[in-house]
Amino acid sequence: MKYLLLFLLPFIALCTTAQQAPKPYGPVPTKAQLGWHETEMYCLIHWGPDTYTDKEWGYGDEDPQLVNPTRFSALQIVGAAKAGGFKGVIVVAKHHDGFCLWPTKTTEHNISKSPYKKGKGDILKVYRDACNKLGMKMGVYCSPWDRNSTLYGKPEYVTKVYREQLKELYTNYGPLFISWHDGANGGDGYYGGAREVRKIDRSNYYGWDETWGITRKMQPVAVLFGDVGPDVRWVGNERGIAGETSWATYTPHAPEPGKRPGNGYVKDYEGTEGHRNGQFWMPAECDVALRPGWFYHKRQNDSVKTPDQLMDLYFKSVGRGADLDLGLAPNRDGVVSKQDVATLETFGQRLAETFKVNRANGATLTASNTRGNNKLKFGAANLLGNDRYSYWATDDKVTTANLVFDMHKPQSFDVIRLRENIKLGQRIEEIAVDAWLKGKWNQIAAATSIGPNRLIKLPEVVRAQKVRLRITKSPVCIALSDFGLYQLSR
Ligand code: FUL
Repeated sequence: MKYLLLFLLPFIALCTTAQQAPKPYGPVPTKAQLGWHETEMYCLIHWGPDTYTDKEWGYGDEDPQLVNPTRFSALQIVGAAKAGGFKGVIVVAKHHDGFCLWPTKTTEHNISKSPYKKGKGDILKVYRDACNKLGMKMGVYCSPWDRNSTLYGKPEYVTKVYREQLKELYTNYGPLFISWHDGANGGDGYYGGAREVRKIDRSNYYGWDETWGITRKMQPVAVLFGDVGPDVRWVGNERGIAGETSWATYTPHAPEPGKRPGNGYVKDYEGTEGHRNGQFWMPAECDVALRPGWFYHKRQNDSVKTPDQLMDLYFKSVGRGADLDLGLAPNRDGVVSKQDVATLETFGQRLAETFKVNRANGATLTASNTRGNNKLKFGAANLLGNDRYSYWATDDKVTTANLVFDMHKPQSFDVIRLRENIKLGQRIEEIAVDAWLKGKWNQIAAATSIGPNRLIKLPEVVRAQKVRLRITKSPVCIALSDFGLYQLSR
């Protein structure tokens, strides 16, 4: 037996080499980034003094007594996000006006000075409890720009106020899936009564390397969002739309040659498409508000986005490999208004309905090439299915391939979903899809930059028994983890 094994060993080794996983291509996501990709959709919740003053950017001199919700309910707010199919919320813990929604030690300008729970309230804690209860992820946005702080503009603001605030948030309200760092920085404000304009050097003032080091240490599973990343980049617009071609890789460039890019100091517009072969894995986040403004304004009660608009945004963000960050604006009572809840619910239902049944499930697959001659099967445990990281691959030298799905009977669909196993990087550059109609292959779709998720919405419903995926351009061998055919719920 021992000898037989010795004799067989070289053959076993050969087989394993032939089936070795493809080498990763370019930068690959970290564990935190993988978790962020899987999250796909979350909400950004703006509520604070601006809700009561009807402003978008508070000056910093707002009286905390204004913040007086009659029935604040994080459960209702986070529940509305969950009904919309969102998997997490980012709480704006402090906006540019400097008012902290938690009882911080760093400034008097905080919730304890408001009538809410007679000064004993902690909005962040209430969100934490609601997220735990509803199984939702939580993140924080603590604005670096602080129009209330006397110290803003001086180094002490960063070392004694801003970083301490982050530490408090990271210590008391984790685990956090994201730390959101906004790019609006410096300008006029109250600044402890000075009422003046304060400008800062956006590249250097916040000492980002050190500041982000705090996040890395205290919340290792959180991704850092900023215009310049470092984990998730801004898409470059607040309309919630990623480029038709959108790469998860990116190299941030400063607008001025020779300058080191700092947060809020990059060519924002390059974030829309990212860069093929960019230096970092730095996918885009698409932020957009459900209403025209980020904060609640009564006059906007009739301009809440419709479920149709949200579906469209979903295809243009999540469908292009980005995450969707939808702004919710709870009202003065401290809840999300009924119009907003209604639109979220319908959107959530339609989304769930659309992706409930993959019409390609159970299809027989034929591939022009399969790595190591592996058997190709459909289903979660096999090469293609709902698992984002189990995948079908081609041999090392094979960079184009055809994959035919025979569904055994005609199926109707108008949405195509493709995903790569991004643990091996973003590989596929171009694909086309054909349907077998009237005795021949007809091209029904084409797309670029597949990556973590690519949705193609067809102009009309196609009914076909056989569908062919053609992977037409990739610099290296292919590693596809998902192919799905769905029908939009209308
Ligand atoms: C921006 C801010 O200036 C807006 O007020 C809002 O918070 C948005 C999400 O980010 O940079």
